[in-house]
Amino acid sequence: MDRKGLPKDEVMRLVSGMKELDISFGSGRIFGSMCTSPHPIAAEVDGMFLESNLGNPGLYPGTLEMEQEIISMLGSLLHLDRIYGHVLSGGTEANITALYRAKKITGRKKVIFPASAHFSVLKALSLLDMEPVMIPLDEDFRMDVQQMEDHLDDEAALVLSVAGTTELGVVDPVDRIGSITGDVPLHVDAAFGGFVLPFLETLHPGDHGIPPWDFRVKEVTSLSVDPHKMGGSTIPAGCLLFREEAPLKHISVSSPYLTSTKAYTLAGTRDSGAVAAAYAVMKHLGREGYERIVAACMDNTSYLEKRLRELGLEPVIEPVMNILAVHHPDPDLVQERMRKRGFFLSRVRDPPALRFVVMPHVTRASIDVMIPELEGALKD
Ligand code: 0PR
Repeated sequence: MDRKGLPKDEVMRLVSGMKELDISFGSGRIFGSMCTSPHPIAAEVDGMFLESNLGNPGLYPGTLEMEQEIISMLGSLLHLDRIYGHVLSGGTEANITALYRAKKITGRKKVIFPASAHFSVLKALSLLDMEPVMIPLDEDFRMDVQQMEDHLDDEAALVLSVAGTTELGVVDPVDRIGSITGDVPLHVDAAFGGFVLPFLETLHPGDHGIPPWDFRVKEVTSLSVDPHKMGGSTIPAGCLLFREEAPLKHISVSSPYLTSTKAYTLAGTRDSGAVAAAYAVMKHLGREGYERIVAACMDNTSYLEKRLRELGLEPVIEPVMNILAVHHPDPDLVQERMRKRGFFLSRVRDPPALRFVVMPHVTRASIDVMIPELEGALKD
């Protein structure tokens, strides 16, 4: 650090220069991200809570009330009247916390999860020294229930399933999984799907083809859902929800010098602007607002699928959500060529495929700009 500070306008020039290096969602060039521009109300509200710290909640009863209100709004969305939980930093912290709690409660180490689980599960396993039992996928890229059953025994600490996989957006058969887990806790990672699936279900009642995946499945003990993905909130905000009261008491430690004498979450000092932002955007949009957003994303997903088929690119599956993957033998190469052209796609490992996440910032206009570039990149 320099001895003498710089004048504000000079610092602002430096910061603006750095900001220009970053790609914004508004550029229409990001097709592989699970985040998006926060809703304007979320952006505005976030800045009002720069001082709040839910790590010391006694000082911030208003922020704490918003956290509890978020949890209860999600309870009504995900079919659980009496719900408990916390707003954390995102899906990774939620998965780590869910595994940590399961290890403490059961005294066991074995975690059963599908090959499609997000890599944060591997982080959690390594951190907690737990034992991975990775279950292969069935022909629809969902956890193979028969193979899961073969591995389920009284050594298992947790079964983790996914409602909206990162790569393909598919939903594990959580109801069938729940019918065999018995006393083993069942966690559903709906970090992405949690703000999509409920609205697909109401948009297409009766014919959405999505099996029950939330707290309607009575064996589901915990579920994570991230406002900072399809929730339209600011980063970082991920919710970990539980059926059981005081769910994190098992992993709590005493914090005698704070306003609350027990600390429950992994993080100490906690971002609170994003909590206020999530509260604001959920109140403001309501179910109807999210339905409109999800309907537009699905419409754009169909449009993108049509345009990609015109280039000879075939979908890996008929998209369930606003994630679309198309077969390609060398997705890394195409991804790199597109990056050089200033466009950002993602890829799927198995089967090799190009992956597009049709977030609210992806529009028909941005698809129309991207497609000729992709056509070029396929031939480069
Ligand atoms: N669970 C699932 C199903 C996820 O898809 C993700 C993240 C997580 C957990 C972890 O969530 P956090 O990253 O919030 O801790 N999936 C995205 C991914 O890893 C996250 C992401 C977001 C990636 C924005 C890129 C990006 O630009 O692909």
